[in-house]
Amino acid sequence: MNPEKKPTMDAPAAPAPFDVESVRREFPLLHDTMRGRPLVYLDNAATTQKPQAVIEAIDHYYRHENANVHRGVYQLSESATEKYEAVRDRVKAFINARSRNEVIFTRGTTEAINLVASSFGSTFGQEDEILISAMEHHSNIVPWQLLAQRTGATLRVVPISEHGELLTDDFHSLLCERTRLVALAHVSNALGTINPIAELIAAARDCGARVLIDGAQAVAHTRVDVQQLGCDFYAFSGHKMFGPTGIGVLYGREQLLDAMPPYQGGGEMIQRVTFEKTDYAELPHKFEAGTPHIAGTVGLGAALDFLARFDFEAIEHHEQRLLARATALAADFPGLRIIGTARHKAAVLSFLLADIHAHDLSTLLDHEGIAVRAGHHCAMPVMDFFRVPATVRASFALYNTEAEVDHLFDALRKVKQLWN
Ligand code: 7TS
Repeated sequence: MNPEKKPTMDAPAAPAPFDVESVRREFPLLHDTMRGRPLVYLDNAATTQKPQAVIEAIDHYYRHENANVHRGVYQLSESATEKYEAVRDRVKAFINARSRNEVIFTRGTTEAINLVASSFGSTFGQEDEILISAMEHHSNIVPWQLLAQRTGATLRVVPISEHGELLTDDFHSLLCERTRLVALAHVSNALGTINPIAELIAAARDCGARVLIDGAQAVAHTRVDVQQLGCDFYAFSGHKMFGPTGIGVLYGREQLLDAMPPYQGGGEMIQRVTFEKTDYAELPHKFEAGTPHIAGTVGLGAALDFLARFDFEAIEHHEQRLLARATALAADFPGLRIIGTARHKAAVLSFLLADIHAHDLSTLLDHEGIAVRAGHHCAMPVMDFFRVPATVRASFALYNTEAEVDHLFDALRKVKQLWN
């Protein structure tokens, strides 16, 4: 999903394909019916379904392995600790971090961004600027607004085009020596736009700014190599990559994390506490106060193992085919307006149909067994920019099929006839 290299959408030199039907068999919920019809699950940007291996890993953990971590000197606790810490190593390998100390477990993307805003941002002042884009999810807007209010720093916003692409000229002109942090989505959840982050990170770092990438919509769909990208922080959520809810990751450069103050205080994050003074634990524990989400972490480990079985190029190729088919059908559909027509897109189709409100449309699709998201997708500024209150969004994952894309459009045809 590197837009500069762009091997995907219109140059699909087919990598070894995977068998979608056999992948689907691993996801119990995909075989459920909704309102008496087979479920067509197209809300993967909100959360993905979970494979059997993830469900079983969590079940097994609670049945046979449950103990608190980092504190017991009995076997059960030691093995829970080993399991928990082994997932950190898997995450390190998954994103190619330099060190396991650069992998901090959080509740998800939102908490990861808040951690950076409150800890890294604690030294910001009136001279400083934070640069975001107009296509950010609220969780990459509001923490920076709060930080700006607290510190007097200024929040600047890079505008987007009518296609939903970041205006890179504006990015370069807004970037200046006052920019302390650039915070950008790797992939927009509302529009599907893939940002040219490698190029933007390089420019920001040349200018002396640090860069946080919100990777919530990227990690399940493309290979992420934080060293190659050169970002300072990268945030993502387990539940959007076939893992459980309540667990996510903040990657941060070790020397930055080392210099940053703790985010929350409590157990686990300390070395020694007296009433006068506390010495904090070393990385990564300094940022993991309290009992962590151990079962969630174990589930995340199983999700990483699941993903490791696939070649990311094959995933991208498959999802790009779904997007191409959906986009072509949408283009021929009378009265359908696609919101977000960037040249480089992940498999997300946001749209409106004639004068049918997005929520009504989504409800009618639900009657056909199709789960899509309707709303502002936690990206209200994007809705304002396109002057719409909401969109319907179909977002695809590796287990979706072309037949499901066709089913969506058959259902839209039916809805449109009923509506007229
Ligand atoms: N950033 C982006 C780009 C997202 O898409 C989301 C969630 C988040 C951050 C927050 O992730 P969380 O796991 O901490 O909640 N996006 C969506 C969505 O598009 N529909 O539901 C949640």
